[in-house]
Amino acid sequence: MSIIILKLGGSVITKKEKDMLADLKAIKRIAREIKEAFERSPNLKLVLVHGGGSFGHSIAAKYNVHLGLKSGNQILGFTKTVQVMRKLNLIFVEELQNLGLPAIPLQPSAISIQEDSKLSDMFTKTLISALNLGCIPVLWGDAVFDEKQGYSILSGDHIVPFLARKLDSERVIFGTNVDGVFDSDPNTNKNAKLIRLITPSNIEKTLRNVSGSKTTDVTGGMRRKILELLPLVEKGIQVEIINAKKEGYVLHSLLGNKELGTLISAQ
Ligand code: IP8
Repeated sequence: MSIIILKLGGSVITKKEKDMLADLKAIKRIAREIKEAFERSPNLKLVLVHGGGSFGHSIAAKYNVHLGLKSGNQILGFTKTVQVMRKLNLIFVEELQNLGLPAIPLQPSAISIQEDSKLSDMFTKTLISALNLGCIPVLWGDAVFDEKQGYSILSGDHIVPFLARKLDSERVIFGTNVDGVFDSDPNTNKNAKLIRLITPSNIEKTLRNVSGSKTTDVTGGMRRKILELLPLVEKGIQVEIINAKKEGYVLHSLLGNKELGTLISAQ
C-alpha cells in the first residue's frame, strides 16, 4: 500500500491569536480521526508533518531566523525556535500516543540539511524503518542547519514534497484552515468559489488570484504551497487541500475521499 503524507497546518493545531497556544481540542479530534482511519484501514501507511503556527512562526520572526545567521546573538533565536517546535510536537505526539497510536517524533533539524533555505538532504532511513515497524513518523516545520546561511527555516510544506518523492508516495494531503483553493479571496469576496480540481491546464489562471498568508507566517502561504507542489503533480502524485478544522475531513480524506476540498492532479 502506498504511503500517505498528511500535513497539518499550524493554523489547524495552534491558535494564532496568542504566542505558543496549542489548539488542544482540534489536536484531540484529529488524533481521534487518525485513530479511526487506522481502525477502518489497518494497512494504512501514514507520515504526519505539522506546521509551526503560533509556536514556530512568531519566535522565528522575532529573531529573523528565516534570514539565516547575520550576527552571533541570533543563534539563540535559532535554538529557541527548535525548542518551541519540539514543545508543540510533544503535545501532538502525546495525544496520538494516548489513543494507542505508535507515533514517533523525528526531529527535522537533527536529520536535515539545507542550502540557501532549500532542503538539500534528509536522512530518511530512520523514517523508513519506523514505517516498516508500523510506527507513524511525525515531522514538523523546523529551524535547521544550513550550509550557506548557518541556519534557516524548513517549512513543513517543503518536507512534504521532498518526502513524497523519496518515499514514492501517491497521495499527499494538506489539512489547512480553509476549504481549499478559491477563485478569489473568500475573506474579501463573499462570492469566491472553491476550485474543486486544479490541473496543469488551469493552474496559471488559478494562481493569479491566490493570495499568501495574512498572519505571521515566515514561510509563505497558499500561493507558495501550490507552486511548490506543481512538480509533484507533474510526476503523477495527487495533492489534496482540505479543511482539517472540519470534523471528519481528516478521517474521510485518509480513507480515500478525494472530493472534500481541492484536488490537484495531472489529469
Ligand atoms: O508552518 C515553519 O513550518 P510551517 C516552522 O510548516 C517554523 O511553514 C519554525 C517557523
